[in-house]
Amino acid sequence: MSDETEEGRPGGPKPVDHRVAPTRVGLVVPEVRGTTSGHSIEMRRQEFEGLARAIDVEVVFVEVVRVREVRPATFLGAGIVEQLKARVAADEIELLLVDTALAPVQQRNLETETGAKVLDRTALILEIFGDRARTREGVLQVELAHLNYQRSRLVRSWTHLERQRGGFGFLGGPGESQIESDRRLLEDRVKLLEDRLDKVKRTRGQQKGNRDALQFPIVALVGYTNAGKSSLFNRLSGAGVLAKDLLFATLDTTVRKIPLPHGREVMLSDTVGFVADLPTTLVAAFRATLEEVIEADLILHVRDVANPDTAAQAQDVLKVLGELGVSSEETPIIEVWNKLDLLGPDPDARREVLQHVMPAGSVAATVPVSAATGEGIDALLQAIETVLAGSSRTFRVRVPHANGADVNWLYGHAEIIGRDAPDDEGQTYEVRIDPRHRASFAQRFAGRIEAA
Ligand SMILES: Nc1nc2c(ncn2[C@@H]2O[C@H](COP(=O)(O)OP(=O)(O)OP(=O)(O)O)[C@@H](O)[C@H]2O)c(=O)[nH]1
Ligand SMILES: [Mg+2]
Repeated sequence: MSDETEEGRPGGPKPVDHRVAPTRVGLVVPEVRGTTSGHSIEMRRQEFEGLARAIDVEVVFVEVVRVREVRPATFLGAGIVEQLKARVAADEIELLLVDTALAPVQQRNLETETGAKVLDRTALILEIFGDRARTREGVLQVELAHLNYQRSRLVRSWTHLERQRGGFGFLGGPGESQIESDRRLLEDRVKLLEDRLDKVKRTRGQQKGNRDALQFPIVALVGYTNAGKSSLFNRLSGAGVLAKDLLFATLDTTVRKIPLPHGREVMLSDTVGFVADLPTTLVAAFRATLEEVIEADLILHVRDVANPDTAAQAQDVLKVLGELGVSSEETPIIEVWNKLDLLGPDPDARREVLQHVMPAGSVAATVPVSAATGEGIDALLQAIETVLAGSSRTFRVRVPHANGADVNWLYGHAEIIGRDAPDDEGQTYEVRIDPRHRASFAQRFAGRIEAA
């Protein structure tokens, strides 16, 4: 956990109470007829188990249940609810995790009818993020997402607030009257968090100002959780970011400078992974962390091509990128087809699998790699260089002699490719401009620019 600190967690590290055994949990994965997420039910089941494993609970059973028609009161059919009730009693289940988005009333009814606490997929993901957040910004963002979720639901599980008072996440949740009396506190807290996040963002903005001046394009790794972003980041940068077979191993953004084959340097960023049905409140709250992605010159979309669900996962990633306002029209995307080694050593067998993998959306290139063995990494660096070079354009711009500030700006923000011999009034420069400086370039040199 090289880059994580306890800094900023209000009240210090999370209290651990060894008197309490891990919560006994049942997982319920509804297979709803007529809905096509593109994910196979088996992969969904595995993923949900992975998500549950990401918090400290004891998974007692995992059950895929058929839902022929969604029942408004409980989401699940009456027969299934009956079975779950029996199972809860027999296995002493304390918590049911249901892999769908439940309406507040469905959640409450399920709790009443089964006798266990019930959390849906959104709440589980928020819970994981709450557990993992370490940096000041991460903690603030998760809490804000959590409060906004709670505020819209009025349910009895405000884990995060409760945890800060020394409670135990969803198991130590307060009663309804407590919630009512805490309403004011909640509103105040949301405001306070927004203020604090604003401050953190402003500080980051200042740091970014420095970075911009340094003139390095940003290359951002994005991808489904567990696709291998951090492994690839470590492979490319020699950093020691935590890479683990754990969903949402990474929550914060780490940025490192790496050289490309011909000496040009870029800022490479590793950040939180995406997942199907990532709560929008969470995406919104994590905008600051995802800033590198939003402002990237180039996106590396890392895909686990050995995963049978790789196509559906890639679509989920594109969806979140869309929510962040990132599109391949403005930001070139290279698809990195990772975990090549898992397809076996035989080139024919690999080709056989890879020919069924389709790029998601329009991409500048696809590069098969293995972050584990290093295979394909050179080709990836080469592709990064090529795509970046292609996305910066060259211009000729006229600068009067007297205008030293403009010349300084060019040296600070552009790559000077050539200069004409100066004449009496000034000099013409040929410059290469990265996409993200194009707007300020156009404004500053309006009327004096010609395409080269
Ligand atoms: N066999 C194989 N395993 C890999 C490869 N790349 C990553 N892994 C494994 O996949 C798991 C997830 O890797 P990470 O790098 O943590 O994935 P991530 O995308 O950063 O995941 P999150 O931070 O949780 O979103 C780890 O167990 C890695 O060892 C690869 O090329 N081949
Ligand atoms: Mg990671």
